[in-house]
Amino acid sequence: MSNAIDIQVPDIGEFTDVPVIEIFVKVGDSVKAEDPLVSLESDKATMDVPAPRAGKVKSIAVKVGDKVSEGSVLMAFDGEGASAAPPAPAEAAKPSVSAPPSAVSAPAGVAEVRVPDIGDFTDVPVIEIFVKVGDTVKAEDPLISLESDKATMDVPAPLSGVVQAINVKLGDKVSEGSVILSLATGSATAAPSAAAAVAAAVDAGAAAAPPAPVGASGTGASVDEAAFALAYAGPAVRKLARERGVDLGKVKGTGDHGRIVRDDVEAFAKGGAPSPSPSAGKAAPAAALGGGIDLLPWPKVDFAKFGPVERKELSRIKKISAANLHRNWVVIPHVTTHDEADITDLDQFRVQMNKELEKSGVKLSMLPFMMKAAVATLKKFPEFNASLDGDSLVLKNYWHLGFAADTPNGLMVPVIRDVDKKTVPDIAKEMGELAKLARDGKLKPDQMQGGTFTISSLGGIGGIYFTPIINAPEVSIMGVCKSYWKQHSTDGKNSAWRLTLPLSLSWDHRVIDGAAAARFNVHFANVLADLRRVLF
Ligand code: CAO
Repeated sequence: MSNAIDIQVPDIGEFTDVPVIEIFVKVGDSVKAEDPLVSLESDKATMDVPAPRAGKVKSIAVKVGDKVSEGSVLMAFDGEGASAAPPAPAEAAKPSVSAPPSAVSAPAGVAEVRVPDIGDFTDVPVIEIFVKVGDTVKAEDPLISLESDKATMDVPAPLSGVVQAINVKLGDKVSEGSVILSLATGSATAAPSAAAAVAAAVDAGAAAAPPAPVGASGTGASVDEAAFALAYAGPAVRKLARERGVDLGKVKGTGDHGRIVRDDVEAFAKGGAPSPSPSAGKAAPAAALGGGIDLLPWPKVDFAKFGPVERKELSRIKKISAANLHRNWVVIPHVTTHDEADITDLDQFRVQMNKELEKSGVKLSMLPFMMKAAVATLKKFPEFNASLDGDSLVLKNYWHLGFAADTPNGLMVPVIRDVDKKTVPDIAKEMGELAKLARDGKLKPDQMQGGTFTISSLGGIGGIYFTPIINAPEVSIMGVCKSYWKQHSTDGKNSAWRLTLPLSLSWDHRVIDGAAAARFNVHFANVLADLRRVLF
């Protein structure tokens, strides 16, 4: 006797009426447990619903565009096929973070929570553990935080339960698949959360923007991770792209609004053009819709044809910062406002203070003074000391300032905490220590975290103006170049030579307007011209 098993939408957090954007199977298909069945897209996330068990698709109850919520029936599996091929009991009892959610309750038991796909990172240190044994956690609650060289990733709970054992401690190095902890799950709490699994995958991908070692993909081609992270595609398609070694950033989507679907990846992997999908007729190219970046392929040139060449692999730091800089440049609408500050008096004061501090061993450059001036200015203009979180601005009541440090391996940004509470010599001393650690490759992750604003100084080198790239999730960055003597007149008749510091403030136009940026620069310059203004 054949009876059908309904496959329903699992717990997808608070989302309701979420459109079905892709159906991966058709009637008659045999699927394995965890194969993706459909993709749902809320305004915040794309979620795949995987098969809760192996089976044969008997009927499909939804079509693309239908809106569904938790419990909506998506399709039916053939009961006979399903009972003939039940999910492996061990797998069902031990879902992992990287495993997709199940539409049916997993049996009560102990679930091992593992590190999900975190790109190409391995041996990533655990920097924070948010739970302890005995804690009750809900699906999506953060469990631990991992820190790669430049990004922090939280691993959320894939399902609700009670923490039974924790397998990691602070400082332990973990990779994809490492067991983090065990959760005791009751039958009522055992349905893994789609949102949690998706959050892990999306966060890791977006935050880490990990560098792709050349040849890491199946095709041997290098993957532009920043473009991969920005590509408009669901988790299953991303997974498929990873498996096939396809650089998603290069794939043209034929789904609605240019979304990349499985066929696009398969076609790209085969080297062919994507086959037209049912929606392709109405879908304009991504760039035309403003939903993506439709660029020409990177020029491939045999440079050796023109003269002798050498090939040098980028350092790990350079690869990581390249991916982060690329993302920040592409995602943030940057504008740079230039100004200049009269630092004649401040520089005299600096020289005088250096004489007085000679025996202490601390030497003051202009940068620690700029840090104090920046804090005074940030306090007047709090939206510059903030981060964008969806439609809200998170204003920070602390002033941790990063400074760009040039190191043999590439650019690093150490962070000096609580600059408002420190003296100029304290800041100079700490800056010297952090810059040395950076140059020696010994900076710890927490010494690069928590920054609210960054100063990038090329003053010791040269130049007049440049466009610094904002260090996301910050919203502005101050670039300064070498001070120079300039004849200055306030009335057009009399003039004097003044030591002038060129300023270049880059700001996120989603958060900051041009007038505010100009006022910020004016205030910053006024404080540098007369440091007594920090008292006001
Ligand atoms: N105008 C004129 N002289 C300046 C100056 C300025 N704006 N800023 C610094 N100087 C002088 C210093 O006083 C020092 O002079 P002395 O040797 O005579 O004492 C000299 O230049 C070297 O200073 P410094 O660079 O060692 O010290 P700093 O505190 O200014 O900067 C640090 C420290 C770590 C920020 C710097 O060494 C560095 O790495 N800068 C590069 C940052 C960078 O790469 N930014 C670009 C990021 S975008 O790719």
